[in-house]
Amino acid sequence: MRFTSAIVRPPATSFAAGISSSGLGPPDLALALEQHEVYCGTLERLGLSLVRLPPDPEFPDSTFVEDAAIVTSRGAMLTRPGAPSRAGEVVSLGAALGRWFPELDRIAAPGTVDGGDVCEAREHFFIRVSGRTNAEGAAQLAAWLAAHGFGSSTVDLREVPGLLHLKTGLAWLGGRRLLAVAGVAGHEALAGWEVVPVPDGEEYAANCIRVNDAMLVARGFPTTAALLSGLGYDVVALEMSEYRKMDGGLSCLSVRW
Ligand code: CIR
Repeated sequence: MRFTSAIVRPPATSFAAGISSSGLGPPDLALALEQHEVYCGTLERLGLSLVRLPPDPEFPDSTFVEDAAIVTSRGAMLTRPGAPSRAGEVVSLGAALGRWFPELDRIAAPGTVDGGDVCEAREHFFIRVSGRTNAEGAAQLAAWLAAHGFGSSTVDLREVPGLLHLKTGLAWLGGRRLLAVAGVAGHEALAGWEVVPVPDGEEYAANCIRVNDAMLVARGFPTTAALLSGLGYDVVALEMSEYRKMDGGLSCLSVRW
């Protein structure tokens, strides 16, 4: 499947007030905007048409659009983000997605789901139960996926230090191949998949995304970039320093379909 569209939203002036556990200090907004523009330009160069939402200072984390929606080749669903400060982000995402997916479903209370906890591998989805995605939300999403002809498995990894979301430590590379950090790689849900381990010390690079013919990888992780090039992927390295400070990565900055 090739992506043709994506929703993006630049960080707002309130970006530094978002949730962060990185300890890397406050982000530089001007630099974050520059990095966002390069990210958007890369998606466009790879053939995607972008829906650019305006920055929303009411929600400091709202540049991480992926957490508010799950979009598949057969339909879309709004999530119910687990962090209270992010719950309202679904409103504008719903308005934007409604044009493409008139029958937009949604996770209902008391379920919570963050899109970052959902890793799509074509016909199969890995759903992590975490501090953000609860068992009820994961079950609702699994049922919705099944109704749309997709398989799913739950990855119950609640307390893995440094792993905010599933996709912080797991990426689908295509086919039956995954890239995973050590804390995720051995999980039973990944049995039967080819798991490529992320090189030690480069854990942040696990959050890479396959976009059509390219593999987008965070810049500054040369061993992972070389590993992926060696596997035959066309690696494009993008600077993500300001998003890393806010616990975000490449996948979080767009909702793609
Ligand atoms: C948060 O804590 O929700 C944001 N500061 C970072 C969200 C990153 N999103 C993602 O990994 N999908």
